[in-house]
Amino acid sequence: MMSEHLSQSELDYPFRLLEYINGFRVSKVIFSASELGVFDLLLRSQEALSAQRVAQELGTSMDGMERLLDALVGIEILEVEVTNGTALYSSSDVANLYLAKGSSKSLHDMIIYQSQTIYPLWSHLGDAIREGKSQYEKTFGPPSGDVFQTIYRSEEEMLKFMGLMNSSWVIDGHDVVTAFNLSSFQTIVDLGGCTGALAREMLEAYPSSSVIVFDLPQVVEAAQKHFCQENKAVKFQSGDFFSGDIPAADLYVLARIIHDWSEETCLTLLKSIYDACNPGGGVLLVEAMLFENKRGPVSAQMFSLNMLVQAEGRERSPSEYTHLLNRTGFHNVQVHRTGKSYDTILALR
Ligand code: SAM
Ligand code: ASE
Repeated sequence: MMSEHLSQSELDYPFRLLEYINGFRVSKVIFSASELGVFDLLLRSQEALSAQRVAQELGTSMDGMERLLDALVGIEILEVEVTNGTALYSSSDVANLYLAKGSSKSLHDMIIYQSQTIYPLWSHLGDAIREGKSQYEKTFGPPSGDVFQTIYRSEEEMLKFMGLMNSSWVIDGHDVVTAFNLSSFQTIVDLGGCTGALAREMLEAYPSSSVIVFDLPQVVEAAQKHFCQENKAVKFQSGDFFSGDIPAADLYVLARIIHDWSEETCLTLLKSIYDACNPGGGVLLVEAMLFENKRGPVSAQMFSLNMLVQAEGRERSPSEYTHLLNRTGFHNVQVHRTGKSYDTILALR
């Protein structure tokens, strides 16, 4: 099976296969460098630093840091220059923009959550596939209840998860909100809108619409406290979208909501949205969409495995979303692939 997809040169020597097998080490190199503060230090220092200086500043072994820095040069995240026989390391533009903590496009929070929650959960991927269920209990101890009580098992975990959610829209938010022209929708409710990051993008693209983030009370409280410095225009409303609290609106945004849940739960949720929706309104799903035949994109396939390991849901194909929407009364389903991580589907009531 595999050999059909691999070229002749891969048979001569399995370059790509070896790279895949080594993938977890590459992830861990980036995770560890982020956690140790390497990218922040290099951004702050404004000049290239020796391994010894970096080790000193960050309180690590010199030998370990030198190998880490060289590996980061190897994967082209750092740059190195030798001056008077000393190797001096500095960040690439990509590292400064996406890996340093304070940067406007920082993925630091995404990396922290991947490293500290997703990576341990994925060490039980084999069991997840054997058992067909989430690996929270094996990884972190008894679950606290339903999917989100478990994901939010402590205030600290909830804030880390919110950081992960927030950081996606720094890179994908604009494409997602402009994939369709949504300017005709007056009142937009982002159901399960978390920190409000996507809602902010909505408001920027459609300044004459009013945008409300709807989420669980503890999430709304944390969003307003920790994620909303210049976010005043986005309004927040707390509630539970499974208990009939859904406010009336012209457009409901459901970003990474459907993929959390089973078919049955999705149908229940979409039905209550249909009932709450104003006439002429609609729903915008934002998900990493599988190809119709589910043979890709690889990133969506990986996310789908992640939903098995961490939640109850899965990633779906365009026809699976269309089917869910049609069964709950929505029509005129339009699918837009962005070619990046997240795609969108618009349907009308
Ligand atoms: N839409 C956000 C995004 O894409 O960045 C967050 C997606 S996150 C995977 C799912 C969100 O649904 C979380 O913010 C969670 O708190 C919220 N949520 C889960 N169960 C909920 C419920 N019963 N009522 C309201 N919100 C809920
Ligand atoms: C969810 C989205 C995610 C629930 C749990 C999650 C993500 C990670 N864990 O709705 C984001 C996208 N997936 C990955 C693997 O980063």
